[in-house]
Amino acid sequence: MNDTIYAPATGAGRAAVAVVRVSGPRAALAVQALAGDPPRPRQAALRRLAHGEVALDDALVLWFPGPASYTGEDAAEFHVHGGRAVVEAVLEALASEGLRLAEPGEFTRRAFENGKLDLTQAEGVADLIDAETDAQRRQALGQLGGALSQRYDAWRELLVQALAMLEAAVDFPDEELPEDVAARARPGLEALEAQIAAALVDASRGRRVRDGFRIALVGSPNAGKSTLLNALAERDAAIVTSTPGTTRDIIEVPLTLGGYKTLLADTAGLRETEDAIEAEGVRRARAWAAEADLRLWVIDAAMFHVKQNNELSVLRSGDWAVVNKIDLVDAYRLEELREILAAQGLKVIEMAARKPDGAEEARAALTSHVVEALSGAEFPAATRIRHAESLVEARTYIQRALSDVGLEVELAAEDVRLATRALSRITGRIDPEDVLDRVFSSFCIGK
Ligand SMILES: Nc1nc2c(ncn2[C@@H]2O[C@H](COP(=O)(O)OP(=O)(O)OP(=O)(O)O)[C@@H](O)[C@H]2O)c(=O)[nH]1
Ligand SMILES: [Mg+2]
Repeated sequence: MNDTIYAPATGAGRAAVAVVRVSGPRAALAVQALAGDPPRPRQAALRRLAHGEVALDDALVLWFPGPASYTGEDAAEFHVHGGRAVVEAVLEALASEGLRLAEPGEFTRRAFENGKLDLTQAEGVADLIDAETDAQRRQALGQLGGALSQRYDAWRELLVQALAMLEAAVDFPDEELPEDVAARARPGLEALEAQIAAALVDASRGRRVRDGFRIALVGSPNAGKSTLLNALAERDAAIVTSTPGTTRDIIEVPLTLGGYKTLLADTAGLRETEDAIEAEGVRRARAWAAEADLRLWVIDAAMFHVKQNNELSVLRSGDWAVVNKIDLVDAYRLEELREILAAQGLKVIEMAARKPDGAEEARAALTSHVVEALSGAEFPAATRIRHAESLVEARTYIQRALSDVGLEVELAAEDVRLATRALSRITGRIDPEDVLDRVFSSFCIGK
């Protein structure tokens, strides 16, 4: 049997109210020891908390008899005054009643083990607690509400149906089955394969909502990358000097654009150099840029030379050229630059990053870009690499099953079984028993 755990559910430090949670078979005894008989289920009661002769606090006490509780076990909450000494005293009292301090995530883990949540919902809880932007909040709430679970369960159902037909063809080859019974599995598998392919495209969006859309500032030394970063961040995050090669380390600044989390990175100016430190900076700049979702190639309008085109090697189609320091050049020169850069297939933005509001156009353009790239991903998208890996695996098995259906029904059935297992892993539900149940209950073979 599980032991009974306790933990503060609210953050450390001074606050109006703090919540201490208890879950497990001894929860009722713990309430009894501190607050007398448990109150009516799920109704707050004001009680004097005391331990032995010592008064601890006046608190609201809530009693959640299992299984109708978050964890599925008997559980209780003490809403105490949020002073450090109060919380400490309550925790000490619970420890001396033989309860154990919970491990991180242990309440939710118990909820999962008791079937209150599946794995994706448990991940939704974690993401909701970590959410910093509106988009992250919406995505996590959808996941907690079972948006992903429903989708994966529906897919699993399709696989089980296909499997039922394949198994019938295998188990009863000599019976009077319609001849095309195995082939009937094909349309469902094809439809599912297409849906998983679409979800994988969606998966990268879901991950970017959760982890942040990554934007790299790259370009020659002295082009004004750090100036642009500071302007967008609205603080002096990076050192700006007129000496080329100022920035060496990657400077990452989180920025919320249009309700989405983004990560903006200032990087070392790209050039050949003998300086070992700067060379390492350039290596890191290239590596970060390669992983980024968007690269802004910052160019000094006065200094740009066509031979800088070797910097193009870090860029990809869809990246942007930011022509900076337009205050230093005339209209003729600007037009010339525009033509050169547009011919490279880059979106061109012009600015004087050092001027007040000089980066506002870039901010607006970035905001609409990020919103367009990520919107629609909140519901429901695979949000973790774990999900994407299992989806890729399931898809591979389905493709293999499809190519085997006409030839080796037994092999196709095995592949569908493996695909089911891959999908079940996402929600943490692996029970091949119910596949068998389906096979025999749903498929009438006239016996
Ligand atoms: N005239 C003018 N000068 C600018 C502008 N933006 C930046 N500068 C100046 O250009 C110089 C270099 O700016 P930085 O932002 O440090 O350039 P960087 O690209 O980060 O340079 P490295 O870190 O060496 O790669 C500084 O003296 C800035 O003040 C601009 O819009 N107009
Ligand atoms: Mg710099």
